[in-house]
Amino acid sequence: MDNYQKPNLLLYYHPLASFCHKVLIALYENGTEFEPRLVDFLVEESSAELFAYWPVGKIPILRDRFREKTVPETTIIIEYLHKFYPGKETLIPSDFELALEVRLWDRFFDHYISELVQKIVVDRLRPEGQRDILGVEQAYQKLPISYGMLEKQLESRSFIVGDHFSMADCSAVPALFYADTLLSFRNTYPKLTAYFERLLDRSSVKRTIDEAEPYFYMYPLFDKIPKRFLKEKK
Ligand SMILES: N[C@@H](CCC(=O)N[C@@H](CS)C(=O)NCC(=O)O)C(=O)O
Repeated sequence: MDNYQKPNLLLYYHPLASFCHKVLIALYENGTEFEPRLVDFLVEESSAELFAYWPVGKIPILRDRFREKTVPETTIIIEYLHKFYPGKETLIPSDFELALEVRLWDRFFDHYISELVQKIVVDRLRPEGQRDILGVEQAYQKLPISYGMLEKQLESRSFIVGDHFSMADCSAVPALFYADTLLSFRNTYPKLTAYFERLLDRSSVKRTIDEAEPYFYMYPLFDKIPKRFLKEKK
């Protein structure tokens, strides 16, 4: 007899997608049990459930079978996990002002790094003649402003808000991982580089990147992904 009990949580995601990395890192940090459900946008049946739950069709979304709830948007998902499925890592501090800082830097990584990265990468997938040259140029100009702000924030901190790994650091990983392939911060921003290395050292992060590796070839700037992250280091 099959005694397998499905976990309460189901994550609709793709292993390559940067916003999915943010939530995977939060789940792995806390050892939270969940069922992964890979969404392939190129296969209609694969994304049908996602669109039924969340018609804007962005991944990831979390489905809680126990509470019969669908939770979209990465930040809301992590807040939800924090409240209903807490683990050993407190990704959102109980101190109100510290929690606001975490939410601020979480927003910062999403809006002022990840969205710029998306702008540039998605443009690469557009047909020639339908590209947004000005929009891409502006995104490239904004990235160093964000890097500079992060360098300053990291002057006296190990993580982006103080000495504890938080939701904002979950957002930082994919934001910086992919941003570095577009406009590298490595030679110019030492604190940011050291911070990113600290993040890369965490087992939750290693696991997320390892699971993305088989799909890296699909990334439009695959050749810019450092060889250390590839299994076959050609
Ligand atoms: N604000 C959203 C962003 C999610 C997002 O942009 N997801 C991307 C993958 S990294 C996506 O679903 N792209 C598919 C599309 O835009 O059609 C969140 O935080 O969850």
